[in-house]
Amino acid sequence: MFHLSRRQVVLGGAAGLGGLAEGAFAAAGVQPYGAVPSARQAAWHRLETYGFVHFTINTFTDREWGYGDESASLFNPSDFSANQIVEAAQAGGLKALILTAKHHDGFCLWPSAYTEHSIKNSPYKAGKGDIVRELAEACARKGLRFGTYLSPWDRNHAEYGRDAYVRYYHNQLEELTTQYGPLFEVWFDGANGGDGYYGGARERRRIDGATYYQWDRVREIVRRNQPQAVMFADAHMDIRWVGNEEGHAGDPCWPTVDATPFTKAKGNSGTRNGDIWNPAETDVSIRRGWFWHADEAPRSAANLLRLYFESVGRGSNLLLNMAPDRRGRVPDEDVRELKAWKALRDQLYAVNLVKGATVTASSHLSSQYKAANLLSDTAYWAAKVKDRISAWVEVKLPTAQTFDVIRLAEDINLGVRVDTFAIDIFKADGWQQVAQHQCIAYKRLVLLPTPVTTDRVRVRFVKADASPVIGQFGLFLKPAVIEAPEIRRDRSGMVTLLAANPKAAIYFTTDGSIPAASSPLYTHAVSLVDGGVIKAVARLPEGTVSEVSSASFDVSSASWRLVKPEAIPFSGAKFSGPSGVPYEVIIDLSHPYDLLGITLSPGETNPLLSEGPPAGYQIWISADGKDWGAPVAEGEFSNIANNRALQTVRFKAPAKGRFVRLVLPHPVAGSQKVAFKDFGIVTR
Ligand code: FUL
Repeated sequence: MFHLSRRQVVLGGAAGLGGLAEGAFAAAGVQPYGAVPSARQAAWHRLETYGFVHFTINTFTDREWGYGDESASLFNPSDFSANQIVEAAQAGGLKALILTAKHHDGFCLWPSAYTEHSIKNSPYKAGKGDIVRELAEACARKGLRFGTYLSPWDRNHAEYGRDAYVRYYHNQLEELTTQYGPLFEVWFDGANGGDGYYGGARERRRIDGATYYQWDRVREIVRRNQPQAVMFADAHMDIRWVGNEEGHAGDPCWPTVDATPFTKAKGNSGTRNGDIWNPAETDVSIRRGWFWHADEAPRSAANLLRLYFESVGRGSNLLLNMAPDRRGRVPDEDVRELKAWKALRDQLYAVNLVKGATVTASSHLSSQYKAANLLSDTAYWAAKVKDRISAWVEVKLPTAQTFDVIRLAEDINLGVRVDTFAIDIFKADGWQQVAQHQCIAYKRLVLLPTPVTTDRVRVRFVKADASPVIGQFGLFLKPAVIEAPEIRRDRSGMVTLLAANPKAAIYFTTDGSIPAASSPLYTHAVSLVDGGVIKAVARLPEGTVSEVSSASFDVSSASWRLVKPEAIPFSGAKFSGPSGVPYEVIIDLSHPYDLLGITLSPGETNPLLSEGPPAGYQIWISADGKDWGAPVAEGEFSNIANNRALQTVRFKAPAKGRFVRLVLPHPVAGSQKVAFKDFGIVTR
């Protein structure tokens, strides 16, 4: 079985947890409420958007998780440029970069003194290169902060699972935290699939992620060498995982947690009044995978803007991954979207519509905390200490303005004081509530579904546990961009197009051309039973048009028959196997095909039913459903536990047949039954 936890669960121990003791200061007259950030956490909050760089041998082998047996000679970027990567990050307004110095396959991008499985045995700069140094120096030159990812799981190391590896791991951490200048963050990933090369043993090894790596020692090394660096791990280090790799923080996403064990749900929402300051970091890749793959495209700027609202807008930081290609550069199309995304944010913040406004409040604590400070970026308005049951603050604009974004911030050094707040606007017939949410904390961007026009805006503190202390109030109009339609096909081959904005009309084509206003208007599902390409755009009534979304489908399952298990019809909602044994599925495609591969969509699984996605696969193809021969493919679904994106398995050579037999030996760690949403074939 795979090992349990995705990221390390590090429980207990007050050292370095942030919280009341570290770095808190109470402004005169206002006592902090509950947990507050440490100085290093407060500095981390201010970064808001920064980047990941996933780059290693996987870039050259087209994998997400290397097995650990890859030759160091495979690492050979043809035109590596640390400057280009840093410039790409700057083009997107990212303020720091975290590099995968060592991913799960164990290959080190720096010439570690403790292993031969590193860049020193690669052709890059004839073994004299050091990617960690090049990127650290480029970041320093261009004013970006730098951080490292050092995978605890190491599928290459012969001693993995034993004490000697833990010493090796700590030694590597010493190298990275002493030789590359100041680090702002050190990233500890808890993913562990169990099996690996392990110096040739090629076996499954189990460790207890909570104890094996000696987290107290890890913390001591980082604090000693990099006292200002925050540590990321599942739980109870400085920064927590947001619980998904899709770019969404919860609403609310409290920066505090309690001491109960980490779960994805808790990572996503945090815990109101939890006594550990442990804010969420939202990690997501600009492409489907974390590493570069030729057939993946970047997210659009409009989509990145949505992720920005759903992470930074909820008080989380956004860690956006870039995947350098085999040259060792961020692809041009990704840079284009990063630039366009930054331009959208610049446009969003170009005009703060509160200019010239006057502010009144239910009370103010003292002249130091006057109502007008609500609009300040550096000072705060504070209500009187007793004014917490029905505090409010009102902003009167010189003239009516149209906006759909309201920005608010608490002074987090005084804790998370506000529980629930509402936004009202004044209309001819009185006050009208337009939004209500929980949690402001470091920052809150309230995005209204449609812009509103008014000259008076009020924030009502519906529930506050301590008197509100608020600043950075702003009103903005989101640039008129809309996301391209989402394209989905069901098992019967019917394609549905969905626009994120309900006011948008969708135009589409199925002949490969770019849709225009003269193309068919989407009104109902379109049939693509035998596959094909569909392209679509969303268009708002005033003329704003989205980018083009495009999907290419293979033969649908409309005429397939499930031979095994017979119990569920092929149109069933989900495949869910038996407990504790491999799940075998046999499908009759009803015609023979030249099969190039298969696809599997994991979907969401129900942990309460002990379901988990398959950790790996074996596939056979047959002409008659009786004679199967040898498997045409077998392997693992890397990272499927955390990332439920579509999995594509390509066969080494085309296989002709009408029957597909899929054996899914076991689910990911922590579950008993294999379950998945859908299955497809690749014929083109
Ligand atoms: C996961 C890893 O398994 C992925 O490969 C990636 O590094 C992601 C950021 O974290 O747990």
